[in-house]
Amino acid sequence: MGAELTDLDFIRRVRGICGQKNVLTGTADLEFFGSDRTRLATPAPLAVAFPGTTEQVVDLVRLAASAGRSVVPSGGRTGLSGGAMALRGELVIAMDRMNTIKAFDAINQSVVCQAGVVTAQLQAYARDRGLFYPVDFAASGSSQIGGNIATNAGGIRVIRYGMTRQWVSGVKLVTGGGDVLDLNRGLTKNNTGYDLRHLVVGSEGTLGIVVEATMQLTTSPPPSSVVCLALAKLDAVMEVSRAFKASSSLSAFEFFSEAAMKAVVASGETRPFDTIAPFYVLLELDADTESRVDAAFNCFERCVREAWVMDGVISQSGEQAARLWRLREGISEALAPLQPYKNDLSVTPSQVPVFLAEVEEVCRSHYPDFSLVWYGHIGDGNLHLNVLKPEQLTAAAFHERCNEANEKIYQIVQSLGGSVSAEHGVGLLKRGALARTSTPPELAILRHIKSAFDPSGIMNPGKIMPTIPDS
Ligand code: S2G
Ligand code: ZN
Repeated sequence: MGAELTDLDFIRRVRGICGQKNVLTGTADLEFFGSDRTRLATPAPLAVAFPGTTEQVVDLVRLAASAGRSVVPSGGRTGLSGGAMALRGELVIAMDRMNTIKAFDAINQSVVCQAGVVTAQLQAYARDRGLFYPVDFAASGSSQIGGNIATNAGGIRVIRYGMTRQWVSGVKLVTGGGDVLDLNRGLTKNNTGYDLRHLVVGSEGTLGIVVEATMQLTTSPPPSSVVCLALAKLDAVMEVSRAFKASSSLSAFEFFSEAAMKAVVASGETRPFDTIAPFYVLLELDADTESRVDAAFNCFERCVREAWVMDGVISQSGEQAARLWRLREGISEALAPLQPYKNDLSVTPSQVPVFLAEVEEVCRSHYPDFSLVWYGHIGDGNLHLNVLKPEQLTAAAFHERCNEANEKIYQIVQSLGGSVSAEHGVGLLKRGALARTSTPPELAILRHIKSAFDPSGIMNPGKIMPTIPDS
């Protein structure tokens, strides 16, 4: 067949695979399904296909490869690095129709999900069976398991439960070559050479399309309390972290600045106390026994005595806990209308104060007109630095200044051995960074891996891999 297919011929064949009504070509659909939350540029895919089976995904990928067309996998479209953006006539393969939970194994505590299962759907499925799927974040109501695997989603309880990677015991992938790999098949122990499952986790649709996964569940957590504290100064964060880690069993340790608090309160949430402080931490800890509740109060009182904490509140009900969580989880949405420039950085937890201080210093001296909004999962060293556009700057000039500032910020991150993309992935947004953070031998290996899975280079082209000249 070769690459002589016209756009119309190609779309006709796509329809022949998925069915007429499961292929969209209208402008609004192309924009919606060709995008994620990055809104980097106007999406411009050729068409959006909604396969219903793995076989249809295989046929679509093989058709695209033979016609020399590129493919962009699309899940919940909640990504923040442009990983699901289709900008140049690609075929978007949206997994929304492949959204059933196929099997549950109570002994293995595992669930076989199709890629289009929504994260919150899996969380509820686990809860209904007295179990718990622990990966959680603000977008879990619309993100899909396939996309969570493709980006190794993290979220708010990583310090206790890790990232999505820890919960994937099997992945079924349609490679860019149109082969179906059934990886690890739910096994706990399987030392038979390289674990390709783990290569797929975090590959952002550049090696193939996740069509199905075996996800592990765990026992439900004990009742917990949520604590929100006002901090007098930045390095108090580590003291508070040390104190609560020593006296309580933490499941979350989050952080945000007064600028973030202001944004969330402006969006309708209520301040947890009257004190206005430069920084806040929000932590979640087990509170299933009298002694654990006492330990939390005693630790809080100690933090106040030590003048690390200016004020605080410990939730007394599930409703109050949910309200406190909304202060943290509502930040991203509250900032969205301001179209911030987003960074998603990580260092080891003990280096956070140095990291924060150095980045603040660089911005204060070189970009005094930038207003910085800090928030994130400080317990695992991951901070989301959002920069708000100064009034007087156009969006283009602002982005240019931010990219320039990134040079300095990334140097700080690298000097501390950190990562320039902690949990949101590389996608389109941070491709250039990979050329900086990976050595030439590493990049060469990454390119060989990419070509092994995707020999025609049709899978999500332009994502993750820096466009470096052939080495
Ligand atoms: C968070 C959500 C996305 C964002 O709030 O932890 O990962 O806006 C983020 O950074
Ligand atoms: Zn986050």
